[in-house]
Amino acid sequence: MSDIGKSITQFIIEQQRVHKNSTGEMSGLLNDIVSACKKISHLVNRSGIIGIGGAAESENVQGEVQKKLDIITNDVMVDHLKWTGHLAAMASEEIEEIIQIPANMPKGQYLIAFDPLDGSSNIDINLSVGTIFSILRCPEGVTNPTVEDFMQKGSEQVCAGFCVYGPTTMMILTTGQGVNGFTLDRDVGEFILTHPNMTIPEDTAEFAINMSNQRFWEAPVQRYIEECVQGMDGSREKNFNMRWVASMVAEVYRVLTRGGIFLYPLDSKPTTQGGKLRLLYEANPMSFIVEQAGGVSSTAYQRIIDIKPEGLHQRVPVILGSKNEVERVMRYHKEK
Ligand code: P6P
Repeated sequence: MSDIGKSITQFIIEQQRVHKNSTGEMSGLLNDIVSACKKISHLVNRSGIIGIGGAAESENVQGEVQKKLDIITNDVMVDHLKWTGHLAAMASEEIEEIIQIPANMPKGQYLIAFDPLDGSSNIDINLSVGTIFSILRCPEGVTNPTVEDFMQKGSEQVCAGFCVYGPTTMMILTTGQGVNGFTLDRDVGEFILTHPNMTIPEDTAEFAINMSNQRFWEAPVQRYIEECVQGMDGSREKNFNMRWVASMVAEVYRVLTRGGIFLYPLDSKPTTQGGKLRLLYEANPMSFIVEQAGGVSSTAYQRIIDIKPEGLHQRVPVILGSKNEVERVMRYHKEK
């Protein structure tokens, strides 16, 4: 009997049983994240009606002008997770330092890093945005985590997921046993399994990159994109399509559903030295998901989840998606 239609709550509990010595902590944490994402979906959908769209009068640690919803959704995540007793600390794109669990609340064995509303520049133009999260184990015996305890390779993640707030609200989840997609049924307020065992086709004819940065790219990326644009008339002898939504959750979801290659490569712009996307709460969780779906995720020089982080908001270049295309880009960099 197909699992399609199973609630995410049932799915999480049944996955817990797969892990023999599981304590139920992960299940509890995931259900709290699900609750937070349902609340964020509600706020995103009603932002224009209740007047929480538009910019706030503040900047985040990245020096980016914050949207009101960046701050509100960050508070939703913190308020839903701080009291649960499953976390030892949190890290957020919107907050410079790690977020400690209040002294009067119990701590748990996990650490979470999240981007509460990725792609928020799309809010005011009604395009998809999302919440991305990455769950790590808190190192044994650490009761007061520091930034150092978050400096774990992406390969150490025990769970990663994202919620995309688009025409439908979808939760994409992996705990290392493949990737599953759940659609929010607003009538009952529950995420329902609609996309079991998502896999990325090894080949694709669709690339996603911000072409306005072309003059700043390194030669191998220039070469790869030029060949895609030349299509049948070029060395690939194949036509390509292009997409760029400027919302990583939307791009990665598309890659999971029909393949594709997403590139935010190194470029020589001062503002994106080292890359644009953040390692801990964008590149790592998305890379874990992409690899679990049979794709590849690389900086072009190394596997992203092999990187030893050096900072909470460290940026990295990201090239992810269909295996054969990402490996071609990596080959071009090797040949350079
Ligand atoms: P650009 C959104 O701000 C984000 O972090 C990703 O979600 C997205 O892929 C990228 O930046 C968009 O960058 O340069 O096109 O605005």
